[in-house]
Amino acid sequence: FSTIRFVLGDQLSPNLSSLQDANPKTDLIVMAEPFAEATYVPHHRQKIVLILSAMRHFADELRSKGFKIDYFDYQTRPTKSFTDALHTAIDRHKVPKLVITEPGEWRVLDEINTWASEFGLDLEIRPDDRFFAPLSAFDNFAKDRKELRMEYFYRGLRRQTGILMEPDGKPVGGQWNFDHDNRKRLPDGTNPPAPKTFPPDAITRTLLERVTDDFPDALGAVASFGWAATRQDALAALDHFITTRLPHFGDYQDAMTTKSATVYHSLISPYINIGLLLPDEVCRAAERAYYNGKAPLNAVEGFIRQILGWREYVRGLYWFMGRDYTSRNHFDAQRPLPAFFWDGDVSLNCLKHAIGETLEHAYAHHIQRLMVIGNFALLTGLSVKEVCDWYLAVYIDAFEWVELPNTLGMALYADGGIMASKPYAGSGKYIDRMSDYCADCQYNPRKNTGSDACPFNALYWHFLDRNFDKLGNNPRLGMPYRNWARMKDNDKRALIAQAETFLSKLDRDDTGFKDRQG
Ligand code: FAD
Ligand code: DLZ
Ligand code: SF4
Repeated sequence: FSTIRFVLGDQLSPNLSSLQDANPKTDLIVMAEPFAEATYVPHHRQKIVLILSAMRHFADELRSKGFKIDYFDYQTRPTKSFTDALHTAIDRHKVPKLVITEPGEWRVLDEINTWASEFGLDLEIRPDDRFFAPLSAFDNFAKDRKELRMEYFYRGLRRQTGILMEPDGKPVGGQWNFDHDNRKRLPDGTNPPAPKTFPPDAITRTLLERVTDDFPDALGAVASFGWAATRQDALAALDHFITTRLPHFGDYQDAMTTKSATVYHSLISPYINIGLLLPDEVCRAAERAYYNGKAPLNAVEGFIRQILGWREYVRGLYWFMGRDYTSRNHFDAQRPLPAFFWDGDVSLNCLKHAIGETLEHAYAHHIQRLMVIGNFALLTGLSVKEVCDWYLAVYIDAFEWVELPNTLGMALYADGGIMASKPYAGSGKYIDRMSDYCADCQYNPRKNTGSDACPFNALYWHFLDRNFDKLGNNPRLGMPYRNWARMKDNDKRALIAQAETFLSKLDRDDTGFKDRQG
């Protein structure tokens, strides 16, 4: 062989840059399931199964195109790391050149960068062109700005791609943003349809049967596994979303309900992130639904904004901010993660649902991640590192480039406002407005103090009060700080005491919040 093409577990796209000029006659493809990748965080078992199953299917597809693959599966050819696998491959095949598409995190990039000297290889790292924007586009966007807001990056990409654009350069519908239409609570009689699931085939079944024994330190249940592990099935999942869920995606984008863990969300993030679907084809499919009259503009723009806007933006931000981004901790948040993050057994009903569903399905939708779990972590000052590691472990779609900005930047405001113009802090009243969790909760979202008061309320004021020096000048927090200033001293004292009682109980005995209702 003259060239190794090393394909990573989130690079399962036939048109991957490292494969574009691959030749079955001269090139060897290497793929590996190393121990290090399965254990750098205690991944959810559904995530391990999905990635390994999709990798094995992808390898089969390449074999059917005539490629030779040196595949290191963890069962019969265990390896410690990508480097370890490459070592074995090179010992066997003596190949002088290696081509790889850039990975999705600094840790792996640093590892790849050692290969040229370690193996005396001609190493070529190619850009990952499965995104709309090359990394240089984000650098250009960011270099002269103090604030890196997603909205302006997104508008640039709308113009560049022409997605939802009129020929005269104006956005379709006359406005860029329909967010104000997309904040409806789910009405009582509305029941979102179930998302499409896929019965596991033989490759997936083997992994499902073994994953619990083989990865004892991983977490989460596999019983509900119904993810697509091939491009063909992922396309069917996309099609099902576009026809059955996209029409209501906008209206209920921020809604949370005990009736459905997924509401009208698409559940396609794992497929785009590992390469089974391409962001361009996903956005074009949604755009077509609008032009064909199958889905309203607020839904289609809202959905496209998540992919063409947020997803591109966080990827640019991750690489732009560099390796140190991970150590930011604006509020010096250090409180250990409570035990209920690992079993979902907690008396706060919103947390119980959001964490419980996460552990059961390796999935929670955006507002659960941001305004329930993330909000709780922000208000209580949980350790940024522990929270980020938790998010990286538990979600089926979690890869550091996308997980870190969302968790550290958006949810925890630990970068001090680079990503978000104000902290996403909310009281129980927000959760009550957007969900049906509170009706079944032992706490009352309308009460601020007393044993049945919603903990989020006092914690919200405690957060603002204790961080006044860091947030008091933020114009977007003018209103809550004015309300706080107007409150009577007695009421303020009672709120602070209420929050401190909660926090000290959390520190003393975090099992004290077990759900006693059942
Ligand atoms: P939908 O609501 O249907 O959205 C459609 C698509 O838009 C998603 O599939 C995803 O590709 C993209 N998208 C939506 N929001 C974002 C966003 N904020 N950033 C990037 N892409 C977005 N997303 C991940 O893919 N991996 C993560 O590890 C991850 N961690 C998160 C952690 C926190 C604290 C928060 C607040 C958000 C996180 N997100 C992450 C973003 C978002 O919550 C998920 O992409 C989304 O919930 C996936 O479900 P879905 O496919 O049903 O999304
Ligand atoms: C997350 C993950 C897991 C669990 N397993 C593998 C694997 O077996 N092989 C692999 O190539 N990648 C895996 N990954 C993804 C990597 O940890 C990492 O996020 C990507 O390689 C970054 O591009
Ligand atoms: Fe969550 Fe408070 Fe509502 Fe209970 S009352 S579900 S703790 S917001």
